[in-house]
Amino acid sequence: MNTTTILGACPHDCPDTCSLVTTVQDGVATKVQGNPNHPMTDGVLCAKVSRYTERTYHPDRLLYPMKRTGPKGSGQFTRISWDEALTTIALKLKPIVATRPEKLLPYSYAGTMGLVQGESIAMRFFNLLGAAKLDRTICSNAGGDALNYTLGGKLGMKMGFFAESKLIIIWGSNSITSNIHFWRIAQEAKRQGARLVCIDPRRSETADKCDLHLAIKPGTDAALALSLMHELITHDWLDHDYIAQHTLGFEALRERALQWSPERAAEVCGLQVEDIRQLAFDYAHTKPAGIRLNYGVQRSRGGGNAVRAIACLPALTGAWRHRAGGVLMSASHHARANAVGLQRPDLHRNPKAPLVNMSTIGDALNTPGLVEAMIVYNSNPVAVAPESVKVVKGFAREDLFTVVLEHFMTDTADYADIVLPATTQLEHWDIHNSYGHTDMVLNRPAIAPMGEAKTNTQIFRELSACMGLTDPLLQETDEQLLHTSLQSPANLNSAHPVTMDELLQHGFAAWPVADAPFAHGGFPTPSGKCEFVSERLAAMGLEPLPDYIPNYEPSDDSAVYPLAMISPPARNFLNSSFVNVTTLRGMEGEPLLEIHPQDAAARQLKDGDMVRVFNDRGSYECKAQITTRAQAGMVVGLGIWWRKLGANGTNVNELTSQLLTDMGRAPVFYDCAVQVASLR
Ligand SMILES: Nc1nc2c(c(=O)[nH]1)N[C@H]1C(S)=C(S)[C@@H](COP(=O)(O)OP(=O)(O)OC[C@H]3O[C@@H](n4cnc5c(=O)[nH]c(N)nc54)[C@H](O)[C@@H]3O)O[C@H]1N2
Ligand SMILES: Nc1nc2c(c(=O)[nH]1)N[C@H]1C(S)=C(S)[C@@H](COP(=O)(O)OP(=O)(O)OC[C@H]3O[C@@H](n4cnc5c(=O)[nH]c(N)nc54)[C@H](O)[C@@H]3O)O[C@H]1N2
Ligand code: SF4
Ligand SMILES: [Mo]
Repeated sequence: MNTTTILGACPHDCPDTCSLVTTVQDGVATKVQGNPNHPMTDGVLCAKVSRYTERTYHPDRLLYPMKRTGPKGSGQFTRISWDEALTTIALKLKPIVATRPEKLLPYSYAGTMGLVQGESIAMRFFNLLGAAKLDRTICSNAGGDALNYTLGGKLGMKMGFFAESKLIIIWGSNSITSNIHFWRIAQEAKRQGARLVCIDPRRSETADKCDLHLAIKPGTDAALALSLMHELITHDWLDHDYIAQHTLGFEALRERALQWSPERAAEVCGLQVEDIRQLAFDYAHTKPAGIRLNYGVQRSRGGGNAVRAIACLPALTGAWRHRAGGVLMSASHHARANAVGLQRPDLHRNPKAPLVNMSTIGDALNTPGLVEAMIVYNSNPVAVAPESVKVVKGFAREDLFTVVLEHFMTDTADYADIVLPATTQLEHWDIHNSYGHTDMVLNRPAIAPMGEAKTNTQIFRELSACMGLTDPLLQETDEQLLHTSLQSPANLNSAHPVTMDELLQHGFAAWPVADAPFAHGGFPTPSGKCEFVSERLAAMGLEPLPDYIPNYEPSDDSAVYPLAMISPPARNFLNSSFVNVTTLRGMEGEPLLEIHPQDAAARQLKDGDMVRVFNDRGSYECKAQITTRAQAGMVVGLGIWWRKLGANGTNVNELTSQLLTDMGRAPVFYDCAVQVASLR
């Protein structure tokens, strides 16, 4: 028997970007484990990716190109050859791109976070054609823009140093579910005497295990942050020197914060005045104090402002001076691989190409004449995009030509005209940045492609040739692309540049980042300071100071839709990935709606009743779970289930809206009012 181990990278949209060790016996991957030599991974993977072989060798894996034989959405397909698939696609697309290339829309996200199988040849292909541009807003754009306006980019503390923090505020993150390697670090801090505080409307698994859980009302975090500032300012718990040297607009922020007494915030946030006062005291007096801020706070109307308010806190207390103090939401701008070189935006020459917001794909597809053809890869929009009724209606259009590159027949693939089988991470090369830590991780193929599956890059190379595109940039090999990803001015100038040799040898390499990036200021904003007041926001006609912006759809007893619904990730799924992996689905059970005993009693609900969750946008059926994990006035539908596995063929996104956040044009998944009724 021939047994080897291959170093890889977890491809999923998760801040941990683990280094993988895959065991291969006679060409078959038998085990995927965490690399013990990679400090962040520490030899441990989450339950999902520990079962990656179950996903790769799944009996439902797409192994051949398919064409649709039944109505859109029916899932009736028949096997065809690659030749027929590519010829059919080229035949359909050629007349469109000849006269109106901007009617072709790429739709992709982070099914793989790999820089090569993500947006390399694919983006060059769409750029050279002059296709519509996709505004990639669905996940982190509100918070990302907010960090940019405040700190100058997606930058912050290095994850490992939270181990030395004495106070950790986990703000809008269910770390045990979505950032398990951070949780390990937080546990280490706890053993060293740190106090853990969780701010989350839901009593999550993480909240259960923290010293204090503040069950805030959804979408009210800016009010809480402003009242913490109020306390810091009125008690003079400030680092005046840091504020004077490294911040912009303190006087204006001071005035704003003084309007937010703990009493006022307690009312808005549904918290106790004493808890707010105590948190402010602890935040000011415990050093070092780190805030693990996460995306849960930025999925409502005022999400950008909430992130801005929270990101201002460490500059007020000078927490940045210590490497275990500050805030971390995303670290993705610390390590800068050469995405521009891979994607070549300079090749795009069609001034008519519109920017289409992926978060409002429902509206885009229902706008007459906007999109005639779509190529979907690395994403499952029919399941994950908001306001599914409109998304489905758009995908079901008879006059829309849709190609989907996938591993499985997802809800989206069901609406394709042609489905193309793509390789998984075990079958291709790739290279990864992380948005949690600051290492780059290399992925080597461990096994040969399954069936007739091809890499995304190869599919776009072949499609380019079929479309008659001759630019040699479209035929670069994955190996060439890997090298391109490491060529950038930033890399050449840095003291310890990441090299391919290092990556090949260890599987990962640390990007050079200062331990305490803002200890001496140096924020990459226009002013070089932490910008409490943002001229850039003012120039866009937006409020330059962080403010509290109430939800579009707050919970309100007297409203037709009185319950605020949030739909954060389930632990054993990764967005809509893994929902079809039987053992993982078994752990999640079935689609559930968590509802507080009080709200259940008001509706005569019994635990386990089937319920209808509805609003003006749609109706979703699932099982009620009566639990105090949901606070009164709020329900929780953990996501993101495949629609076709749900009771009435829908999921939570049947209810979410296409309204957008204050910054970043991002979706408001957690700002969504519903009503619940028993189906008994
Ligand atoms: N197991 C697993 N891991 C994942 C994912 C997954 O699907 N499954 N998804 C990945 C992806 S794409 C992302 S973007 C990240 C997301 O992970 P996080 O960045 O942690 O964000 P969310 O999971 O959206 O929300 C985290 C917590 O915020 C809470 N929350 C909701 N609304 C509010 C609010 O208004 N205020 C506050 N303070 N908290 C709120 C939710 O109850 C939830 O517990 O996780 C990644 N990791
Ligand atoms: N209600 C609600 N909706 C949400 C969220 C929420 O919290 N609540 N979270 C939102 C967030 S944060 C995000 S990031 C989005 C995520 O939305 P998506 O980025 O669409 O993520 P997934 O649902 O995991 O779908 C990724 C798909 O890519 C495929 N894939 C993976 N690797 C490859 C590959 O190498 N090649 C090809 N061709 N395909 C591949 C997988 O099989 C999978 O079907 O969902 C958003 N939707
Ligand atoms: S999903 Fe996250 S925790 Fe799980 S293996 Fe991948 S990077 Fe690691
Ligand atoms: Mo995300």
